[in-house]
Amino acid sequence: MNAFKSLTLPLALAGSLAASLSAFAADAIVFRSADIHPDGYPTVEAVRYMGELLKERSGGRLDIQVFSSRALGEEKDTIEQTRFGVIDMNRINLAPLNNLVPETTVPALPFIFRSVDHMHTVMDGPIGDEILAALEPHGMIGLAFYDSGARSFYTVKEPVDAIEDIKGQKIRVQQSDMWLAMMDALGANATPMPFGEVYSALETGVVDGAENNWPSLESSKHYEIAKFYALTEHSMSPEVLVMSKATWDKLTPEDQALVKQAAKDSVAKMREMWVAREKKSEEIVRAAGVTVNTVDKAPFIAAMKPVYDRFANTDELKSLVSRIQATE
Ligand code: BDP
Repeated sequence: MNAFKSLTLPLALAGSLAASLSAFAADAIVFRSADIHPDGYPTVEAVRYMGELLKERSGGRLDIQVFSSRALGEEKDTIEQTRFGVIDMNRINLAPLNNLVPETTVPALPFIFRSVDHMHTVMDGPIGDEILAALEPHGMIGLAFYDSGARSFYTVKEPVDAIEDIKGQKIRVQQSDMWLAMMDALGANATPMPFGEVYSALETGVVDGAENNWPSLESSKHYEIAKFYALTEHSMSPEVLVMSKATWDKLTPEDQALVKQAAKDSVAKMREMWVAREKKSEEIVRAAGVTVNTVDKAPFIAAMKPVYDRFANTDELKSLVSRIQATE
């Protein structure tokens, strides 16, 4: 089932009115878009905003329906469905794409970005476009990158004051070999699992901790269980918005251009919402009594060398890494 359904007109609408309306309705497309985050989360609201832009610019013909809170499944599953055209659009993190599309690993690499500005310059420019284009052979059209702040460790029993403290802890990671390797390099025991399973894994001790940005730590309520948050800021792995190539290929070039532009135009709005949400989430988490500490990042950065060696392992990927590092 996908977006290409014409509206059924009530029989009462007869004659020429019905004829002109059905011509219009046959064209109408509502893209179904997946997100694991709840309503109000910046990624969800940014895609809704994109839908408003599309609707306005297409005279009501194109629209997006966002299925939030995992209504269409966890990220790994929705990626498969998007590739097969069952889901039209998807907002996901780059991490669950890493194993499928090696180029997506690069912006998720630990400490590759020096700052949010550095990340924006890279992802908004030709390097970002190259990574979006790498999705196409895998059945997805990359539309835009969204912010995801910086990810840091949170733990249930022991705080992480220094790199030694992460050793031996069971840490939930996203389903990506690169993320497993990162935890290996730190001496932690990586446990990959979908985001929706993390709360109970923390609660039952299946894992000792996880890692994420302020808004995800807050919206998932993981902070109710994990009372230590160590600001390692080890990855800025961005979010990406994709359209199924199967859906894309059915659109006219004009509609493709509308979709691309509306996605691009939602980015500034997303960033604005993101900054506000980060601040609010930090307040909520701190007010709940979570102990927040900074750490010396230098040993973490040094420990990541083997991860770069293993995952930036072709000329193309090495060049991506060095071009990102060389970007001012
Ligand atoms: C959040 C991302 C989301 C990921 C989640 C995770 O926005 O896409 O699924 O992290 O850790 O920050 O799985």
